[in-house]
Amino acid sequence: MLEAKLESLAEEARRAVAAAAEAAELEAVRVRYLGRKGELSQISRQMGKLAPEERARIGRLLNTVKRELEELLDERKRRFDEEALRARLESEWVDLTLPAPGPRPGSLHPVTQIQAEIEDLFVSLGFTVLSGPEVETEYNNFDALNIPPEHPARDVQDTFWVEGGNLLRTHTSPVQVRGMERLGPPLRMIAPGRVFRNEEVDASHEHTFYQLEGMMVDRDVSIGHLIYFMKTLLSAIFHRDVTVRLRPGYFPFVEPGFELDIHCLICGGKGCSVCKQSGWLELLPCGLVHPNVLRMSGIDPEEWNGFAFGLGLTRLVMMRYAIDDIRLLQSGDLRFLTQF
Ligand code: FA5
Repeated sequence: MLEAKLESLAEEARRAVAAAAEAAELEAVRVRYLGRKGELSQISRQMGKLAPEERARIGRLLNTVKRELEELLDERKRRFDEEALRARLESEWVDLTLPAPGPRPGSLHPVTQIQAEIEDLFVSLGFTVLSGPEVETEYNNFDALNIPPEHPARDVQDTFWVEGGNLLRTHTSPVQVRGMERLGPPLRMIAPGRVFRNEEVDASHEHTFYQLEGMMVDRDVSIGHLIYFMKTLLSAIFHRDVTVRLRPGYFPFVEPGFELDIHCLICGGKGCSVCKQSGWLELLPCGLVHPNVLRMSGIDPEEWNGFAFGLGLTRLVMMRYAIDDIRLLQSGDLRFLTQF
């Protein structure tokens, strides 16, 4: 009886080995038949009750079945191992004759990209692109712009002084002075560049950021000209209508002066940390050049006048790409930068 049971178990186990589809299933078959609590162990436990010669016969049979099963299991396991190895070699195969991949191509910083777009636009409108030094004289940064030493306007542009009385420029406006002195009127210039302020950093303020200065000096320049150029600039950058507001603004080097604010494009004007919950963002202060500024650079204000503007280039980039924190732009984080 035990013999018949053993035969049928052996047959069942052979089929189970053949049917196992993967290594884990095969292992389950091994445990089920050959494991310590497996089917064959249970039979061997029942052998104690048998007569001695029958015990010997069944014992031999049991060993034969065990050995056969072990061989079948080993053989099948080898197959699975071979298949797994083949699949791995296939997937990890490398063609060593191919040229090595080159370094990942870099890309221009979003500020640089937009700066180039604005330069192209203004060059097409007859403007020259100028650059000035980041370490400026106190005279160019303040005095020549009608901001004498004790003037309160110096306080809102607190800066970093370097030895010898020079300073890190607080705005790109000193390039106006250099442009007027070097080139004289009539003058159409823009000057993009990096500026520095001793400033509390937050979502919309950096200590180091980019501005783009613009100036036109000619005969009979009016506010109409100024507004025309500002509108042309904004529609070229945003490719769509953006809501702006013009309000009076005070800068000693322009008269009248304006603040051109843009409806915050991060929150759609609802209020957020970038626009300080106001819905508006200061972007483009501008005005007609103050006669004192022309005079100090050797230009006769009776004959010439002009407009000037100081675009917050970094903020413009934030608005164009809906970047909600200015600090990301100088973080050097490639996960951020490779999006542009
Ligand atoms: C000026 O710097 C003037 N020179 C602009 C000007 C030029 C006015 C010519 C009239 C004629 P203001 O300090 O507001 O102005 O800065 C100009 C723009 O720079 C701001 O509208 C804002 O967009 C940007 N800006 C100012 N401070 C920061 C800062 N800390 N971080 C990022 N952007 C700033």
